[in-house]
Amino acid sequence: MTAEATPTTAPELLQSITDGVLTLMLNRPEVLNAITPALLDEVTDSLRDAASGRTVRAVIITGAGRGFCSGQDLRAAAGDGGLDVGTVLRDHYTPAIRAIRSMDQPVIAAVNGVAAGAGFSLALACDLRIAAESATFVQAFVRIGLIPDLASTYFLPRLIGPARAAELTMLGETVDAARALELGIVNRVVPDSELASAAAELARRLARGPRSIGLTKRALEVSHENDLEAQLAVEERLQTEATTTNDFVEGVSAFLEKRRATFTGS
Ligand code: T3D
Repeated sequence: MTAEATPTTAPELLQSITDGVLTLMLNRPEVLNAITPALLDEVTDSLRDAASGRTVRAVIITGAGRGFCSGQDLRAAAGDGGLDVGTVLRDHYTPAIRAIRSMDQPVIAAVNGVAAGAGFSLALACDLRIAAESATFVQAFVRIGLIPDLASTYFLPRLIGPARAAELTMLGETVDAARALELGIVNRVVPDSELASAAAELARRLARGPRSIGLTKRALEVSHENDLEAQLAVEERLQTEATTTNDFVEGVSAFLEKRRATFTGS
């Protein structure tokens, strides 16, 4: 994509690390944090850095202002006559989804407002979703004649079942946070004013957890594709790995010594 995106003030991605939690805030509030290739490249780079280091033990993705993410920046896309969507997806957008799924650290979507189109997909790719009461979710793709991408067609039927996934993607109706909770799209809904603190507390809890959280993510990741025998084999392998961690030694010691375990993520 070569056209100018909707003008915004830099930086478009705000990043901070506190207590082992990396927070990525999409920062194009005037367009409800619509994505561009450059913005998702930054997200991907940041996630890859986190994945390869030991500092970050949990990640929060959220949005600045009243939106979480409104999907592809349609002004930027409309301005590009030579748009090769497949290339944009392959080179700039789907790497972010792969980064979220392949990193051991758990990733939380703190959905502060509307999650539309690829913004909905981005939230679905995360391990956990916590939503503000006023957040909404819309598979907006059909409204503009597109199919769902950034893995909405992968995650949504797995999360809520094929019939409900068909309904949301084919009708493109808006789902409020309460309904999203009923459907299983989000794990928790909290008052708007408490979203940031609730997401931070959840992330800190995960960041204080043992190395086995990352191994659990790996096991869950492959479970949908495996039959029982294959998944039992995955568990045997990953549990063997878990028993070699310092955190396993610490966890058992703490239990026997009747104290709270202090995990280091190693
Ligand atoms: O091209 C490719 O690479 C293919 C990939 C596609 C992936 C996709 O994500 S396709 C789906 C793209 N997203 C959409 O179709 C959603 C478009 N937005 C909306 O339908 C609505 O804005 C919302 C339902 C998200 C929110 O509605 P509302 O009423 O709360 O806000 P609004 O007034 O519509 O939006 C506020 C501003 O944000 C407005 O700008 P303005 O008029 O104040 O200057 C609006 O134009 C802008 N905005 C919202 N979404 C986008 C956007 N600008 C550019 N791109 C957007 N996606």
